[in-house]
Amino acid sequence: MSRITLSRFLIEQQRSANLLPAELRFLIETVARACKAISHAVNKGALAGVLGEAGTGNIQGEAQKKLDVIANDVLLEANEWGGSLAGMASEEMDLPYAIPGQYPKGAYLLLFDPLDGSSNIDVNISVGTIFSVLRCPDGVTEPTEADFLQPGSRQVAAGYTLYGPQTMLVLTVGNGVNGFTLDRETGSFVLTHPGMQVPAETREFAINMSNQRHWEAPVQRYIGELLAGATGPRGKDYNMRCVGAMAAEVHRILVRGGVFLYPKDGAERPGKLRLLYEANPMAFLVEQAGGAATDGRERILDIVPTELHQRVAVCLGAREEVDVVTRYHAA
Ligand code: P6P
Repeated sequence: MSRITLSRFLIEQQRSANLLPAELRFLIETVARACKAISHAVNKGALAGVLGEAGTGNIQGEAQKKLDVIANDVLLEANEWGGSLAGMASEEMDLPYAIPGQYPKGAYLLLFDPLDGSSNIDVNISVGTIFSVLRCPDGVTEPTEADFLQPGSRQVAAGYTLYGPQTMLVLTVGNGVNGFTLDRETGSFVLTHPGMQVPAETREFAINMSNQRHWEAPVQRYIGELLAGATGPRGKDYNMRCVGAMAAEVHRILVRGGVFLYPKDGAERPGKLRLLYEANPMAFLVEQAGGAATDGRERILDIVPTELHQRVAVCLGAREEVDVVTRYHAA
């Protein structure tokens, strides 16, 4: 069977599903090309002197890794000239990025976490790039922060590239989820995981247990039941994973099922993960794959953002498990 590359897949989606205007198709291909460059830098690691701290901090109050800055710059430079975008927003930048005046503006807004889980870099554990695409409000050519504050249900595309043993790009444009593996010999992303689906039932959960003292009662109850195993109320044993990169957690769930939680972890914030460029794109993907994604109480894609770097609690994955957490919050 002939290999279906990302380019061919997108052309066929444009032709058949009419979900993919040429400008959006070009944007997705440009993001994919940028992710190849990021993959190359990540894979070189110490050989290219790209490990360690950059000596700078970001809006999140986090020390930036050299590769955080490199990945952010690669995405900005790849996407600013193509004419698909009116603006960009990044976890690594305080304010939205305005398309420089010498380039044409387009109809879309691109939001991204350029290197999700970057604390894994120096210990050679998977990291990812997460991206989300919104339409720029009609008539807006100089988008402000307010133009990015759209609920996740308005996304027209979302995806991540996971830099693991393989480099894989996983994408939705609103009609299912498809995974592509980077063939380094040809430089193409090749369709290897068509029609990804989250199994309804699971025996695997992911959470950072070190935050247990901060969890609200419904999460304490739910995790306690999983840990009780077959003799507990859930009647089965569970396994646990925690990778420290949301892209890796979500990828595992899309491939073999499970549930991932990053609940409210302290009085001063609703959760750690960022709504616009982590939770929203991952929620879109997980729902498109038949799973569910909430903040414990409401659907993530329904949350109306109030600020660009807003944080949110996350519970996503197997619908059966997410529904239990929602029920316990409502009890
Ligand atoms: P913790 C990475 O910094 C990230 O934003 C997500 O990718 C990841 O799931 C989470 O934070 C890990 O946070 O507190 O468990 O290290």
